[in-house]
Amino acid sequence: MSNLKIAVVGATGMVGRTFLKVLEERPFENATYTLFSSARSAGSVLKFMGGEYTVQELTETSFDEGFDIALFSAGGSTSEKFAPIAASKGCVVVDNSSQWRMDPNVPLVVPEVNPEDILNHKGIIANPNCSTIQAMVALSPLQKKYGIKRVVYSTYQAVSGAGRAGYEDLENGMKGEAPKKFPHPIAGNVIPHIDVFLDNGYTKEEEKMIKETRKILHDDAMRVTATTVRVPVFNGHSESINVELGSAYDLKELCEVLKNAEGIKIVDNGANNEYPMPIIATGTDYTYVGRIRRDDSVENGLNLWVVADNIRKGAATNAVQIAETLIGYWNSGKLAR
Ligand code: 3JN
Repeated sequence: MSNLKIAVVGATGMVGRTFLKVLEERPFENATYTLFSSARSAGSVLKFMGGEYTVQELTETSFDEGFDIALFSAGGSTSEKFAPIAASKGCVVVDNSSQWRMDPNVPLVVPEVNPEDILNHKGIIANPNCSTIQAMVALSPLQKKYGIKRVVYSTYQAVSGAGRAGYEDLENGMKGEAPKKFPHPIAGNVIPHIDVFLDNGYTKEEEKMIKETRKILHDDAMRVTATTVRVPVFNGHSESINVELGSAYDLKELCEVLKNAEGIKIVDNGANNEYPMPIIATGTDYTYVGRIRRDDSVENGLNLWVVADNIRKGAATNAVQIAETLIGYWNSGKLAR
């Protein structure tokens, strides 16, 4: 394939810098890169691919020079304005914000789960919310084998999910300083509030998990509920997932299904104190699954504990995997570039 031109939008942010790290680890063939940010961070120099890159200010003409793929992580309003501009110039945007996720014209993709949805893209492909991504990696193999009737999520989300300011609130809070990002101290605390509250008493983060799950698993009727909670962990989201499967299952066989699924590592030996934890997941691209056990309070019930690095698999790595899958479709002729 001829030279690929890649734009990274929001390159100086937490996810943006992780985009760069992941791209260094798994580079595209024959690619050149341009890094963009808002005017505020433009001019910063970032070390990348063994060289130094000056970050350019993102403007309405940035995409005129012809990019193939743009990885966006610059917030919803930047995506709202600039993703359609990029797409109109023939660039495929992989967008990490929630701006386009529920748009029926935008595929919402976890490459281990629904890669073929990329085939229907119209210039924008959305990266799901971090909490949704790791849940999908764990639930999709179970849906394929047994069906899923109902899901109850309870999350334990790291402060890095709220960006650098969230990270600093925990760091500074441990020294006794007042929070700037969160509405309460996060050090020594647990806050059942992520994103804004909606009229129905849910938070937007909870609504994202519910709606994105149904879209990615292609089941509008799936019953899903969620409680999303911020905990004083620097990085790595944990989730308790209670599932009502659609058919009877053998627990040993179900563990094999999960073990053989793409992207999953099973850590499940309570007698040896082995279970998924943020300190195991952080810095990796796996979704860790453990505490796998029957929920006898309902028919075909199951409990799982699922942990992943929210900035890598929950954001940057998943977006890069989407781009890799897209390039694969171009190279095989399944999609016209
Ligand atoms: O708080 C977390 O752990 C995840 C936060 C994700 C987030 C933060 C600000 C804006 C999102 C997201 O990915 O849904 C957005 C957004 O794009 O709406």
